[in-house]
Parts: sequence; structure tokens; C-alpha cells
Amino acid sequence: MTASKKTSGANGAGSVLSTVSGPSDAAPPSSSRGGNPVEQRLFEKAAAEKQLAAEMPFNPNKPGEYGDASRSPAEGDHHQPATPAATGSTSSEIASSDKVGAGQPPHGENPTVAPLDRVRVDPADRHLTTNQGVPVADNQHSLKIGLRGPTAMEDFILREKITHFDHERIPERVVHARGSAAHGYFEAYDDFSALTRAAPFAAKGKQTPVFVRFSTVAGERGSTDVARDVRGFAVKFYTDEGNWDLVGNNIPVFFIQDAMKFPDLVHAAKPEPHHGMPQAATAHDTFWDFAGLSPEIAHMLMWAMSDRAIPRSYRTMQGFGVHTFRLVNAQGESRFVKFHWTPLQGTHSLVWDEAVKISGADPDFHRRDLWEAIESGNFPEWELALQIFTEEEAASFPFDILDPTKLIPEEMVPLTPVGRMVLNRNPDNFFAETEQVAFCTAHIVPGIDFSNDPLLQGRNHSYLDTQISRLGGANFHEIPINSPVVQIQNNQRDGMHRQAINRGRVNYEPNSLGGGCPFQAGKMGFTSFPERFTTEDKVRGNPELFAEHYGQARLFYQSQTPAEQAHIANAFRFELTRVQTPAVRQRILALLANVDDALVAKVAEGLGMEVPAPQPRAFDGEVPAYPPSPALSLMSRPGKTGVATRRVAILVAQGVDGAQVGKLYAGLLKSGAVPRLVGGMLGKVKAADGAALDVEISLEAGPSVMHDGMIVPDGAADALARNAHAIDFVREQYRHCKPILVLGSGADLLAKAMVPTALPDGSQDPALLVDGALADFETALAGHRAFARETDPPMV
Ligand code: HDE
Repeated sequence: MTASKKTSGANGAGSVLSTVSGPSDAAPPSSSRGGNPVEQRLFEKAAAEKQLAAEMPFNPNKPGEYGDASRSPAEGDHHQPATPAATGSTSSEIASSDKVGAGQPPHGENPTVAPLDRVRVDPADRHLTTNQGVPVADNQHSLKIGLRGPTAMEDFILREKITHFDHERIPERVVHARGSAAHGYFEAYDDFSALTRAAPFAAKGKQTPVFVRFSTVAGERGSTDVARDVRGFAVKFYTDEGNWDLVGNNIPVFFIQDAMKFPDLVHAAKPEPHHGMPQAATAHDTFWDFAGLSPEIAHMLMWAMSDRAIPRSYRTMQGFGVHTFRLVNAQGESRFVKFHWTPLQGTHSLVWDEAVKISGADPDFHRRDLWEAIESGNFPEWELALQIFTEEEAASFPFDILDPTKLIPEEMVPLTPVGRMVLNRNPDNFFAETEQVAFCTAHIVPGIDFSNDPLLQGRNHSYLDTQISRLGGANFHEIPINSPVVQIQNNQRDGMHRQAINRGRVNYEPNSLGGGCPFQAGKMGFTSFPERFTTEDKVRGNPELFAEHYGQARLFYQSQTPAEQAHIANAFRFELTRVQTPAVRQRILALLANVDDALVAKVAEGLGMEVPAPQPRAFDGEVPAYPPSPALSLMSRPGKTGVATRRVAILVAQGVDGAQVGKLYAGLLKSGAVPRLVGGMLGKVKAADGAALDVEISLEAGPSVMHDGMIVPDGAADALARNAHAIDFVREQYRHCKPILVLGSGADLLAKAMVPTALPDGSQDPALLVDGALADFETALAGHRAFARETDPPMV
């Protein structure tokens, strides 16, 4: 053996040149006859690969995989190859071209997760090509046999273009189909590593990129933004340790308590299956039929019938993780947590009559608002705060923290602010980013863990599953918006639309041929919190405290201001009026009879019905009496951004005081508001001083509901009064409780519209300013609405 090695460096070379078998014990040859650089590399590769494999005579990790030792997994055994060639797929990878690149990828790297710039496409100064890159000479005509003849089957350019078009659509999300999204960052206020080892909280000032998608739930992809509905508030954190998705809503509780009921809930809320109506609305029999038979819904109904379900803007919503989660620190200590997003813009909503009209005037109202705010540099911002509590504290609460129909009043567990989130960039492409983003509650990172909330546990299955049909396969994580900013390295392979080109022959673990790579991370990797379970029976059911359905519904209702309470009652009245089955209405009244006497009386009156006996309760004990929680009112968070981005209509017509308009316009702009001259139609309006003012939007295209406040300057009232759209405009501004400033003869328009200048009780209307100052109007605008003006039914 030794002799033969000495005599020929090429002994066994034939085996290196083959792909099957080889000598049992021989030093690998270093070449055959030499000369060819690829062949030379093949020999180096074979030698290095054999050496690498030999470095792992057995699997040293094995003993650590059992018993107590398995609780702290060791890092996987791994070894460096003597040359990168050892772990390559091929020895010819050193051959390079414009297409294959330099050859081998940087050692140990996965460039498919590089920033989105790698897939941004810009056509400037480029000609049209097919999808195969062939220049297209003529994009106007199909290929024909003579100018008047049939189209040739041969026209591959036409066929490719039409075929791609035919397949442009993907299935919409089964819920939350309608949404809008933006990029931004999360910034930690401090080092919170004592609380959690989650990467975004590791250091003061640390920034983590985020992509946030807001949505409605029930409507289809093209439905109106302002339907009465819960809003999704889904945040993808691209952390240093992988993606963490906090897939929340703008309401802190949910309709049901167990994932098993979700398809029933959604079927009941979606359009009825026989005739496909109504779109994006719960105001129909099947929803309320399900609701009345599922009293655990009582608390959520209070929120869904409140103004929370018709937000003024995605920017003026709170966000909630809803479920109880766990935070886990590096020492393995865990605490429970609830996540809260609080908007810097304050919490503000529409009123129902306004929402109905916006659905016609601008169904993209929320999408446009988010886009416009970000494009104008008014970056929306939220503070992230945590409710942190221990197992012992949880055990003392009068509700079960695993029950997603319950919240923890802030008075019981205060909020701890931990950071802020800023949305500072609109997506470049709606489909590629907003439509293809795939959130999943099971996307968590070291430092975050689940609780046993049965709704959350079911969600952890659903989200990954749904993406497979929506995004066409198991590789949706490779779609650029979904890929993390850190390396993806594993032995998952193949599947539809695979993009990663994995180098090397190893796609399993343990291995020695790839030097053991990629190896298990051990201590630095994700480990589940080792929650202790006592042995219990395998059952289907809910804990007893889940049976208490009314205490927090009452808490929510009783914590609202009178205007908010009135809106809740009116929303029930509206929804149940559209219901056609008396027994369904009756059942909801019986449910409300368990919540609040005044509420049920008001709703019953609105339906022309008697208050029925309360539904029997599922819970034997006392309904807990919570002290009111003012934090549950929308009014408790006016926000800090004042009039910024608020839209103000300045009504103009022939004879208007042009100089005054100019001053108002400049003043509003200076304060950050968005003024617009609204007139009968586009074109010039001649001001009293002869100057010509340009109307920016007509009363028809920009009706009242698209503006947050209105000014009628001096001189325009006469001409405006001859246009019924202007009268409607004034009346709706008033009815929707918006701030109004009238100057000089502008007051005449109020009179023509029969708008009272005093409140119903005779006192001064704080948001209706006759000959008032712009500064006072701006104060009223920052306060959003004067609900004191509201009557039911509206007088104007
Ligand atoms: Fe979802 N939900 N959900 N959900 N959900 C989806 O996932 C589901 C629930 C929420 O902008 C789907 O990718 C089940 C609660 C948001 O892309 C689907 C259950 C909360 C979004 C799904 C719930 C949410 C979704 C549809 C009960 C608030 C939009 C498309 C067990 C905490 C994310 C998709 C985006 C989307 C399932 C209940 C929020 C089918 C089974 C509670 C914000 O997987």
C-alpha cells in the first residue's frame, strides 16, 4: 500500500473521476494527470471532503439528546472544511459568467435574504423584453397571416403576455382580504433584557425594521375601507434573530374562545351563501343568529358596535396582541404579557352616518389616508406598551388570562412603555409587498413564547397553512417581503417556486460531509419555556371561568362617555333593523339584558320591541363587578399631533373675500393641516377684489365627509346658497359634529342650511365659530368633534 502510494500520486484517481465507490483505505490522490483546473479542483475537493468527514468519527451530540440533558441542547458539532471546495455541489463552480456570477457564493451565506433592493426593478432607459429577456420589437400587434388574416399560433410573444395576464390574480385572504401596509421601524426605549431576550428589546435606541399591514376582516379585497368591522393590526418585525409577527387587532378581545369556532364565526359574518349578500357587513341575519347563540361574544359585541369599528384612520387606532403571551429572559425566567400599541395621533373615529357616505365617496378612505400621511412626511407613530404579570397575579384575577374574550383593565395591570414604532415608507408595489406579505402567529423569536389560549393555539396552525394555498406552496418565505434579514439555513428543500439554489450535497443533519453544517444552535437558539403541566385527562372543553360572559361587556359599556354609549345603542339598532328574523333580534335583546338595563331598553325601543327576560347565564357565580375603566374610552387618548394632516374645506364661490381665503389657507398649512378650496366645479372663482382663485376640488368630488372641518369665508354665501351640494356640505359638517368657522356673510349659509348656532341645550357650541379666530378653529379641529351637538334623530 505504502509502496503504491509512493509510486503513483494518481492511485485511485479513477474513483475520484467516478461517482460510485472508491478504495477502502488509501490517501486520496492529488491529481490524475493534471492540467485541467476544474479537474484539479475535483481532486482537492475529494481530499478535503474525505478529511472533513473523518473529523467526525461519531456524533458527539447524541448523549445530550436524552433525559435532563436534553433540556439544554448543545450547539451542534461542526468543523471547518480545509477548502470551500469540500462542501460545494460541484468542482466546476469556479467557472463564472454574467449569469452564474463569480462562481461559488460567499462561504456560509444565503444572499436571498439581502435587503429588498436586490429585487427592485426600474425600467428607466430600457426596452421591452419578453419574460425570457428577448427584446420586443412591436408591442401593438399580434402576428397575423396577412393584415386581415388569422393570428399565428407561432406568436409566442402574444401567448406569453396573455398567459401571464391570465394568471395575475392569487386567492385573496379568507379573512382580512382588504388591507394596506407600510414599512418602518421599531425603536426600543431601553435595554429590556431583564424581561426578555427578544432581539428588538436588547438595547436602548435599537432599531428593528418592521412591515405593518392594517385590514378589515369580513369584506372582500375590493370592499370599502370604512365598513363597521374589526381592524387587523399585523406587525412583522425583521429582528436579528428572525421574523417575529405580532398579528393583532384594533380591539383587545375577540368574538370566540376556541379556534374550533372560527370557521363558524367567519361563515356567519361573511355574505350569506345563497345570494352572496351583504358585502363587508355584519348587519344580516346569519351573523346575529350565530351571535345570539354564542354569548361569549357579548364583550366583543360592545367593542364592535362602538366607534372603534369605524376608525377615522388606521393611524388613529390602538393595536392589541389580544392573547396573553410570555416573555422569557436569558435566564429562562418567564412572565406573562399583553401587547398594546398606542397611536401618537390619538384614538379617533368616524360617525356612522359619515362612514356610510364615505363608502360611496371614497371607499379607499383609509388606504389613501395612510399613503398620503407617509408621502407627506407625517410619519404615523405608535408607542408599544406591555402589561406584565406573573402566574401568581394571573391566578388572582376574576377571569382566566387564557380567555381571549377578556382584557386586563389597565387599572389592574398598568402599561409599561417599551418603545415606539414609526411608519416611514410606503411600499413600492402593492402586490409584491402588501398582498404577498404572510403573517403568522407562530413566527416568534427567542424571548417570546405562547400561552395556552386555545384561540392562539389554533391560530398557530392556521396562518402557515393558509399561506400555502394563498401563495402557492411551501416556499412563500422566499418571497422577498417575507424573508428575514438574517440567514435562512436549513435542510428544507424543493417545493413550488423554489428560489434558493442550495450549494453542496448535504441536505440532512447530522452530517459529516458538510462539516456538520448547518448545525443546531443550542443555547442561543429558540427554546420553548418549560411550562409544568400536571397530568390531566385528554378532553374537549373550556375552563369554568370562561363561562362568565357579561362582567367585562358591562365594564366596557359603562366606561364609555354618553356619546359613545349612544353610538353603541344606535349601532345595535341599525344592525338588528336590517335583520329580518324576529327571533334573532329577540335573542340579542335577551343577551343585552345581561349587560346593561339602559342599553337594552334603548335598543329594544329602537326596534319597537319589549325588553325580554335575560338569557340564562352559563356561569353559576356572581358576575364580577369591575370599577369603570376610563382608559377604555376613545376620548381618553386625544393624541399629540394636533391638526397635522387633518383635511379642511374652505368653501369658495364668486364674491368670496380672496385675501381672507389666502390668509386662512396659509395659516392652516403652517399648522400642518391640509386645506383645500372647495367650489361648485373646477376652474376659477372670481373673488370680491377681482382676483381669481383656483377651485381645488368640487363639492361633488370632495363632499363633506372627506373633510374634518369647514370654513365658510366672507362673501361666498350668496353664490353657495344656490348650490344644494353646498347646503348638504354644511349640514353634514354640522351633523357629523365637525368644527365649523364662518366669517362675515358666511354665517348666512348656516341659516340657509338651517344649522343652529347654539347647542340643543341652548349653550354655546364650542366647535361652531361665528366670526371666530383661526386659532380657535384649530383648537376645535384638534379636538376632532363636538359630540354635544348630537341628537338622535339628528335635527339637521
Ligand atoms: Fe386571524 N387569520 N384568525 N385573527 N388574522 C388570518 O391568515 C385565524 C384572529 C388577524 O394582514 C388568516 O394570512 C384563526 C384573532 C390579522 O395578512 C387566517 C383564528 C386576531 C390577520 C387567520 C383567527 C386575528 C389575520 C387569513 C381563530 C387578532 C391579517 C389570511 C383561531 C388577535 C394578517 C392570513 C395580514 C389573518 C386565521 C383569529 C388577527 C385564515 C383560525 C384573535 C390581523 O390564517
